[in-house]
Amino acid sequence: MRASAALDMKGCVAGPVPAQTMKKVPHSRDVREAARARLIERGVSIESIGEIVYQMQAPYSPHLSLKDCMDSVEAVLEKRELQHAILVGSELDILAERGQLSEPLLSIVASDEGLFGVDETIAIGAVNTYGSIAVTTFGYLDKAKIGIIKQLDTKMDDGQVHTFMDDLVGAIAANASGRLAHRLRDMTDFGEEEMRERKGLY
Ligand SMILES: [Ca+2]
Repeated sequence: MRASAALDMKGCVAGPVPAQTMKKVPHSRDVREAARARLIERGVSIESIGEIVYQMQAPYSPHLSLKDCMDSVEAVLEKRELQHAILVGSELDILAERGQLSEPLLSIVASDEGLFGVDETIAIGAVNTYGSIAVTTFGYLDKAKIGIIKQLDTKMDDGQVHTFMDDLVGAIAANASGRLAHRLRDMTDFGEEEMRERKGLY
Protein backbone atom coordinates (compact mmCIF):
# COMPACT_ATOMS: atom_id res chain seq x y z
CA MET A 1 0.00 0.00 0.00
CA ARG A 2 1.25 3.45 -0.89
CA ALA A 3 1.74 5.87 1.97
CA SER A 4 -0.44 8.98 1.74
CA ALA A 5 1.35 12.29 1.63
CA ALA A 6 0.30 15.70 2.89
CA LEU A 7 0.55 18.91 0.88
CA ASP A 8 2.17 21.91 2.50
CA MET A 9 0.98 25.50 1.95
CA LYS A 10 2.74 25.70 -1.42
CA GLY A 11 1.13 22.49 -2.57
CA CYS A 12 4.38 20.52 -2.30
CA VAL A 13 4.45 17.04 -0.87
CA ALA A 14 5.27 17.46 2.81
CA GLY A 15 5.61 13.86 3.93
CA PRO A 16 3.30 11.11 5.14
CA VAL A 17 0.08 12.02 6.91
CA PRO A 18 0.26 10.84 10.56
CA ALA A 19 -1.84 7.70 11.08
CA GLN A 20 -3.94 9.55 13.69
CA THR A 21 -4.99 12.20 11.13
CA MET A 22 -5.96 9.57 8.56
CA LYS A 23 -8.23 7.74 10.98
CA LYS A 24 -9.99 10.79 12.38
CA VAL A 25 -13.61 10.89 11.28
CA PRO A 26 -15.13 14.37 11.59
CA HIS A 27 -18.40 14.81 13.41
CA SER A 28 -21.43 15.16 11.12
CA ARG A 29 -22.19 18.54 12.69
CA ASP A 30 -18.73 19.84 11.80
CA VAL A 31 -19.11 18.68 8.20
CA ARG A 32 -22.52 20.37 7.93
CA GLU A 33 -21.21 23.61 9.43
CA ALA A 34 -18.13 23.57 7.19
CA ALA A 35 -20.26 23.15 4.06
CA ARG A 36 -22.60 25.97 5.07
CA ALA A 37 -19.73 28.26 6.02
CA ARG A 38 -18.05 27.52 2.70
CA LEU A 39 -21.11 28.62 0.74
CA ILE A 40 -21.16 31.96 2.58
CA GLU A 41 -17.39 32.41 2.16
CA ARG A 42 -17.83 31.87 -1.56
CA GLY A 43 -20.54 34.54 -1.77
CA VAL A 44 -23.54 32.22 -1.93
CA SER A 45 -26.35 32.99 0.52
CA ILE A 46 -29.26 30.72 1.41
CA GLU A 47 -31.55 33.48 0.15
CA SER A 48 -29.88 33.61 -3.27
CA ILE A 49 -30.45 29.87 -3.71
CA GLY A 50 -33.99 30.23 -2.35
CA GLU A 51 -34.70 32.82 -5.05
CA ILE A 52 -33.82 30.26 -7.74
CA VAL A 53 -36.07 27.67 -6.09
CA TYR A 54 -38.85 30.24 -5.97
CA GLN A 55 -38.51 30.93 -9.71
CA MET A 56 -38.62 27.19 -10.40
CA GLN A 57 -41.60 26.33 -8.20
CA ALA A 58 -43.78 29.47 -8.01
CA PRO A 59 -45.54 28.73 -11.34
CA TYR A 60 -46.83 25.46 -9.84
CA SER A 61 -47.88 26.76 -6.42
CA PRO A 62 -49.34 30.26 -6.22
CA HIS A 63 -49.07 30.48 -2.41
CA LEU A 64 -45.38 29.69 -2.30
CA SER A 65 -43.19 32.19 -0.40
CA LEU A 66 -39.46 32.86 -0.58
CA LYS A 67 -39.31 31.70 3.05
CA ASP A 68 -40.72 28.27 2.02
CA CYS A 69 -37.98 28.05 -0.60
CA MET A 70 -35.23 29.07 1.83
CA ASP A 71 -36.52 26.50 4.33
CA SER A 72 -36.28 23.86 1.62
CA VAL A 73 -32.70 24.92 0.86
CA GLU A 74 -31.87 24.61 4.57
CA ALA A 75 -33.45 21.14 4.63
CA VAL A 76 -31.51 19.75 1.68
CA LEU A 77 -28.26 21.16 3.08
CA GLU A 78 -28.70 18.59 5.86
CA LYS A 79 -27.93 15.89 3.28
CA ARG A 80 -24.44 14.50 3.54
CA GLU A 81 -24.14 13.92 -0.22
CA LEU A 82 -24.56 17.64 -0.82
CA GLN A 83 -22.26 18.67 2.01
CA HIS A 84 -19.49 16.47 0.64
CA ALA A 85 -19.98 17.73 -2.91
CA ILE A 86 -19.84 21.34 -1.69
CA LEU A 87 -16.62 20.72 0.23
CA VAL A 88 -14.88 18.90 -2.64
CA GLY A 89 -15.96 21.27 -5.41
CA SER A 90 -15.34 24.52 -3.58
CA GLU A 91 -11.94 23.30 -2.38
CA LEU A 92 -10.88 22.81 -6.00
CA ASP A 93 -12.14 26.31 -6.89
CA ILE A 94 -10.14 27.79 -4.01
CA LEU A 95 -6.97 25.86 -4.85
CA ALA A 96 -7.29 27.02 -8.47
CA GLU A 97 -7.64 30.64 -7.32
CA ARG A 98 -4.45 30.27 -5.28
CA GLY A 99 -2.62 28.57 -8.15
CA GLN A 100 -2.13 25.50 -5.98
CA LEU A 101 -3.40 22.83 -8.36
CA SER A 102 -0.85 21.20 -10.62
CA GLU A 103 -0.91 21.70 -14.38
CA PRO A 104 -2.73 21.03 -16.60
CA LEU A 105 -5.61 20.73 -14.09
CA LEU A 106 -4.95 24.26 -12.81
CA SER A 107 -5.51 25.82 -16.24
CA ILE A 108 -8.51 23.61 -16.97
CA VAL A 109 -10.28 24.55 -13.72
CA ALA A 110 -9.20 28.22 -13.72
CA SER A 111 -10.44 28.73 -17.30
CA ASP A 112 -13.62 26.64 -16.77
CA GLU A 113 -12.80 24.80 -19.96
CA GLY A 114 -15.91 23.95 -21.97
CA LEU A 115 -15.29 20.22 -22.22
CA PHE A 116 -14.40 19.79 -18.55
CA GLY A 117 -17.44 18.08 -17.08
CA VAL A 118 -16.22 16.95 -13.67
CA ASP A 119 -17.80 20.01 -12.05
CA GLU A 120 -21.22 18.89 -13.32
CA THR A 121 -20.52 15.25 -12.50
CA ILE A 122 -19.77 16.01 -8.85
CA ALA A 123 -22.85 18.21 -8.57
CA ILE A 124 -25.25 15.79 -10.28
CA GLY A 125 -23.92 13.02 -8.05
CA ALA A 126 -25.64 14.88 -5.21
CA VAL A 127 -28.94 15.27 -7.11
CA ASN A 128 -30.34 11.83 -6.59
CA THR A 129 -32.33 12.20 -3.43
CA TYR A 130 -35.41 14.00 -4.69
CA GLY A 131 -36.37 12.14 -7.83
CA SER A 132 -36.63 13.06 -11.47
CA ILE A 133 -37.91 16.59 -10.74
CA ALA A 134 -34.56 17.40 -9.14
CA VAL A 135 -32.63 15.86 -12.04
CA THR A 136 -34.56 17.72 -14.74
CA THR A 137 -34.35 20.97 -12.74
CA PHE A 138 -30.58 20.55 -12.49
CA GLY A 139 -30.39 20.08 -16.27
CA TYR A 140 -32.52 23.15 -16.82
CA LEU A 141 -30.43 25.31 -14.46
CA ASP A 142 -27.25 24.11 -16.13
CA LYS A 143 -28.52 25.63 -19.37
CA ALA A 144 -30.60 28.59 -18.15
CA LYS A 145 -28.17 29.76 -15.42
CA ILE A 146 -30.42 32.08 -13.46
CA GLY A 147 -29.77 34.34 -10.46
CA ILE A 148 -26.64 33.64 -8.43
CA ILE A 149 -25.69 30.82 -10.85
CA LYS A 150 -25.44 33.39 -13.63
CA GLN A 151 -23.30 35.65 -11.43
CA LEU A 152 -20.96 32.78 -10.56
CA ASP A 153 -20.74 31.65 -14.17
CA THR A 154 -19.91 35.10 -15.50
CA LYS A 155 -16.17 35.27 -15.89
CA MET A 156 -14.61 38.28 -14.22
CA ASP A 157 -11.03 39.43 -14.46
CA ASP A 158 -10.69 39.39 -10.68
CA GLY A 159 -9.04 35.98 -10.43
CA GLN A 160 -12.05 34.33 -8.80
CA VAL A 161 -12.82 30.76 -9.80
CA HIS A 162 -16.33 29.33 -9.49
CA THR A 163 -16.04 26.45 -11.93
CA PHE A 164 -17.47 24.02 -9.40
CA MET A 165 -19.63 26.38 -7.35
CA ASP A 166 -22.11 27.29 -10.11
CA ASP A 167 -22.97 23.60 -10.56
CA LEU A 168 -23.11 23.01 -6.81
CA VAL A 169 -25.63 25.83 -6.41
CA GLY A 170 -27.61 24.25 -9.28
CA ALA A 171 -27.58 20.96 -7.38
CA ILE A 172 -28.75 22.56 -4.12
CA ALA A 173 -31.52 24.49 -5.89
CA ALA A 174 -32.58 21.39 -7.84
CA ASN A 175 -32.80 19.29 -4.68
CA ALA A 176 -34.68 22.02 -2.84
CA SER A 177 -37.12 22.32 -5.79
CA GLY A 178 -37.68 18.57 -5.95
CA ARG A 179 -38.21 18.36 -2.20
CA LEU A 180 -40.69 21.23 -2.28
CA ALA A 181 -42.66 19.75 -5.19
CA HIS A 182 -43.06 16.40 -3.42
CA ARG A 183 -43.87 18.03 -0.11
CA LEU A 184 -46.47 20.41 -1.52
CA ARG A 185 -48.18 17.52 -3.27
CA ASP A 186 -48.24 15.52 -0.04
CA MET A 187 -49.70 18.49 1.84
CA THR A 188 -52.73 18.32 -0.43
CA ASP A 189 -53.15 14.60 0.34
CA PHE A 190 -52.28 14.33 4.03
CA GLY A 191 -53.32 16.05 7.23
CA GLU A 192 -50.94 17.92 9.56
CA GLU A 193 -50.32 14.95 11.79
CA GLU A 194 -49.66 12.63 8.87
CA MET A 195 -47.24 15.19 7.44
CA ARG A 196 -45.33 15.17 10.73
CA GLU A 197 -45.08 11.39 10.47
CA ARG A 198 -43.78 11.72 6.90
CA LYS A 199 -41.13 14.25 7.95
CA GLY A 200 -38.24 11.83 7.52
CA LEU A 201 -39.13 11.41 3.86
CA TYR A 202 -37.91 14.87 3.00
CA1 LIG B 1 -19.22 24.89 -13.90
